[in-house]
Amino acid sequence: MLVLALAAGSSMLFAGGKGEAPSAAPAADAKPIVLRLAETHPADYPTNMGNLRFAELVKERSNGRITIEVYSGSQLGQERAVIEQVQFGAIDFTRVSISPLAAFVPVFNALQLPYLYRSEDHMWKVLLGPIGKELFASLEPSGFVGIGWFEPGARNFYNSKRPVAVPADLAGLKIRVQESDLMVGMVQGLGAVATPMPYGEVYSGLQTGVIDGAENNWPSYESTSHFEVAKYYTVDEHTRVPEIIIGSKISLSKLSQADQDLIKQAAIDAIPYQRQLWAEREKASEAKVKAGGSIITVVADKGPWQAAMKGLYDKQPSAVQYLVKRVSEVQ
Ligand code: GTR
Repeated sequence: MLVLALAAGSSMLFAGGKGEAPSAAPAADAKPIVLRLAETHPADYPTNMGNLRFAELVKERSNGRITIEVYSGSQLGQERAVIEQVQFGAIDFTRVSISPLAAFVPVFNALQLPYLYRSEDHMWKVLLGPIGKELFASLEPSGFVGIGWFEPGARNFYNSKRPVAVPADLAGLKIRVQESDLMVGMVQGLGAVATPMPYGEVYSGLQTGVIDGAENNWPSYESTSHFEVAKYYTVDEHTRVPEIIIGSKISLSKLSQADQDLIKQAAIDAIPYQRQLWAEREKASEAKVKAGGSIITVVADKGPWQAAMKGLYDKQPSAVQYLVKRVSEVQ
């Protein structure tokens, strides 16, 4: 008995490398694990290509044991509804914008305020540094696990009515925003009328005139064909709203620590590929909408836009203001 117990103990030690986290390498009889990831964008969109790379790395590094099935094109629902399902474990992962996520974990507003980042590079330093890690940790009490970040590009206003060069040109326009109080506040601060609405309803909203405009990056403006029904696009670059992959705490807690670590590392390692595709797609989308007849107004002086957002910063709770200050200090 004792010999058997010792033998079992030593083989566990061996498998677990020092007997801490069990190894991610599969035992011959390890059970296959199948997990689902929800994505709103179409299959060939850069964030989804990033999801696929993530899934591929997970599969490779687990020697085929862990499969992440990627459901693109909103097959599993619109972002807010999907986040709810991740929260109660019905969907294992989703790649979403942090805008709707901040409705569940409000401190995320600190990463999506207008004109927060000096550049794309500044944003990445924040996301991959201590602040990004703290924000991941802040997800856990709400039932989420932070897995990885993707490049979101800068968002710009567009509408079907007229060219917009200064905030006053937006006055009275009905602008769709993501399902986020912060984005409602932002559009109101600019003097327009904010209409929160799921992404999948924006095209028909523009077409039927329920809304006059919306705001998004070049690839989304192009891939949704919004440019066909709202041709005035203003490059004001008001926000960079990080894209995030979150997991369900309920689902992930059923996995070993080693598998959880393997999954997180795979998501981080998929970032360069997604960023590369993003840079290419931004250019291609810009060219496509221009060829399609979009009328582009480039904002030369962002001063008036930034000034109009000041009130939004002042309204933030102290936890958000504290993080905003720290973000500004990241070099
Ligand atoms: C896109 C983002 C999507 C979605 C969409 C929206 O830029 O990648 O996840 O949030 O914006 O405006 O709803």
